[in-house]
Amino acid sequence: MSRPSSDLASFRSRLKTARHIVVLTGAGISAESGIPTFRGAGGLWRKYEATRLATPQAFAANPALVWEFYHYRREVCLSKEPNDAHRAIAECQKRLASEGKDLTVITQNVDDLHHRAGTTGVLQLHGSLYRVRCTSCKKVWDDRNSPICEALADKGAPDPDTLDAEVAKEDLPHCPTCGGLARPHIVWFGENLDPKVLDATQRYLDECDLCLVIGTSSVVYPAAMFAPMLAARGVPVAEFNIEETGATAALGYHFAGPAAKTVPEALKAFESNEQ
Ligand code: BJW
Ligand code: ZN
Repeated sequence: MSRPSSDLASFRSRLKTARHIVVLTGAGISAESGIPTFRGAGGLWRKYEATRLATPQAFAANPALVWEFYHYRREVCLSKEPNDAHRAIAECQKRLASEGKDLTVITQNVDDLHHRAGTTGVLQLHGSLYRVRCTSCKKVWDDRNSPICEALADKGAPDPDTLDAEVAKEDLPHCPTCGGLARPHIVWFGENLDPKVLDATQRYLDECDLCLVIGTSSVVYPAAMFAPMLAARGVPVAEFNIEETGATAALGYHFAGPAAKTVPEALKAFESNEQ
C-alpha cells in the first residue's frame, strides 16, 4: 500500500470539488483548548482506570465516584474555549452552505466545543457532558449548571490512587420528573451508541465525497472503522494528527502537526482558492 500523501495542494483541489464533506473528530482537536485527551501523554486513561469510571458497571457500583469524575470534567471544559481548528471548521461549514454544499461534523467528543464554535448539526457519537439522563424513567435533559449539584461544589478530580468518593447517593443529581438517580448522558464502554445518531451517521457517510479525520487515535469502535471504510470505498480521507495512528496507512492524506495549526491552514487555503 502506498504511503499517505501530505500534499496540501492536492488536498485543496479535492476540497474545491467536494460537495458532501464529513469531519470526524476526537479528543486531539480539543487538546490545544487545554482539554486532556484519553490515551496520549497526560491522557485521562493513563491516569485513571477506564473500567472504574466509564462503564455502566462502574456507575452501578459507585455512582458518587463516577459523578465526581464527570462533574470535574464538566467544570474543566466549561472553563475552556474552542480553538482555531473548531472555528475553521465552523466557518468552512457556513461557506460551503452558501455554495449549496454541506459539511457535517461527527464527533466522539463530549465537550460541546464544536457547538460553541458555531458548527450546526453536530452528531455527538458518545453523548455530551452537558446532558443528563434519568436511570429510572430515561428522560434526557440539558444541564449546564456549575456545579451540577451543591454536594459536588468545590470537588476536584477524584484521587486516581484511592478513587474514594464522599458524596452521599441522595445528594447526587436526580430526575426532576420522577426523582430517580440521574447519570451523565455519555456512551460508556460496552454501551450501544444511540441508534438515531448511528443512522444519521451512516447516511452522511454514505453520501460523503471527502472526509477529514482529526485528532483521534482510531482505537474505539465503532467510530474507528468509519474513516478506513470510506477510504476502502475510494473516498479521499485526510488525517490530521500529531502522530500516525493504526488507520494512517489506509488513508489518502496525513497532515502531521497540531490541529489548531494544520486544520485552519488546510481550510483557509480552500477559501482563498475560491476567490
Ligand atoms: C492531536 C493533538 C493535537 C493529540 N492535534 N491531534 C470491536 C468492535 C466494536 C466494539 C468493540 C470492539 N472491540 C472492543 C469494543 C468495545 C469498545 C471499544 O471500542 N474498545 C476499544 C478500546 C477496543 N467500544 C464500545 O464499548 C462502544 N460501544 C459499542 O461498541 O457497543 C457495542 C458493544 C456492546 C457491548 C460489548 C461490545 C460492543 C462505546 C465506546 C464508548 C467510548 N467512550 C469513551 C468515554 C466516554 C466519554 C467520556 O467520558 O469522555 O469515549 S472512551 C474515550 O475514547 C472517549 C473518546 O470519545 C474515545 C475515543 O478517544 P479519542 O477521541 O480517539 O482520544 P484519544 O486520546 O484516544 O486520541 C487522541 C488523538 O489525538 C491521538 O491520536 C493523538 O495523537 C491526537 N492528538 N493532540 C491533533 N493537538
Ligand atoms: Zn425520571
